[in-house]
Amino acid sequence: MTETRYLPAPAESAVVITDGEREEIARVAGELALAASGVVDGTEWLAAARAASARLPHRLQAAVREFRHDAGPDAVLLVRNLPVPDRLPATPTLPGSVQRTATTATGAMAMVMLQLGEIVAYRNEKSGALVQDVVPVPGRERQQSNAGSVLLQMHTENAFHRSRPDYVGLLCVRTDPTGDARLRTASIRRALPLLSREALEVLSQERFITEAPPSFGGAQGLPPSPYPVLRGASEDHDVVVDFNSTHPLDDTARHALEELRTAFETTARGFALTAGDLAVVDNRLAVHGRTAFTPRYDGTDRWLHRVYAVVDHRRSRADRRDGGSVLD
Ligand SMILES: O=C(O)CCC(=O)C(=O)O
Ligand SMILES: [Fe+2]
Repeated sequence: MTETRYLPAPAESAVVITDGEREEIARVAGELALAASGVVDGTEWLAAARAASARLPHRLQAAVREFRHDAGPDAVLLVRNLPVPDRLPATPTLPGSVQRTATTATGAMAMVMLQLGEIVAYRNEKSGALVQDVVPVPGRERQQSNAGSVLLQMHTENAFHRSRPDYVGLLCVRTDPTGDARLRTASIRRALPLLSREALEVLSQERFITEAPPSFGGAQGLPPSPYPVLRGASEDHDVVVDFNSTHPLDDTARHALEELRTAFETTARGFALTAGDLAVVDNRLAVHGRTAFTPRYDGTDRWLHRVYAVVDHRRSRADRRDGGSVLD
């Protein structure tokens, strides 16, 4: 099956935290867990996390800064060996699960994401929480959302939204016991050379629409308007596509979209995340998805935390009530 092919995770873009650095990060995250009564969703805790992010080990800050400058050919940064709690509760199984209380893991993750930009969430997605859980949910196996466990199609995060996140952070706090679940990423920088000139041209035209994903509960008010999947500099495009909810408006556009899918499948990377691994995807250059796996729903399932960041907070001000972090 071409659907689940992938190359190994790119070793050159991984930052492996030393045990000493991990203790340092855990100490700062521990202090942060006490700030603002440990309530993650609020300007007070975020302010404390932003200040604390300047105390991350210098080597990590430098790597994050470099990634922000240029996400490289794969457009994904893997940070390994971050602190996660030793004693975790059972993996949640309820839909819409989020983290409202600061832990070592949420603190460490928030600090890294705050070195990339500002953390945002979406009012209609997972109750607008800044740190969301990515867990398999009983009864949602076939859903094309992070609650599902069938193959999750490659997508730009929130492709339909005008204020898409620039970065998606996924921190593994519990390793998948089956070993089958892999985050998959594919970058337009790797895929572009595989595209025909005709596909390139068509993908750059307003011949596609994208619906809101199931995690947004469907209804979005505005009807989707036609847009180009590839935009920006012709030698180094940005990409906006969701292979589940982007629809071509004609047959030529359909062929071009299929070509793009094949190019992504050919160049995709696979990440079998283990506890303490944080993958940061540049959402402008890379799409991501997940292989299929079989959940157990017994508290031991794979568990990730997800946080979004944007580089330019100001740009989305009109969509953020009271200047907060939650986008309408
Ligand atoms: O489960 C994964 O590895 C990725 C899920 C995903 O696409 C997301 O949470 O945005
Ligand atoms: Fe996603």
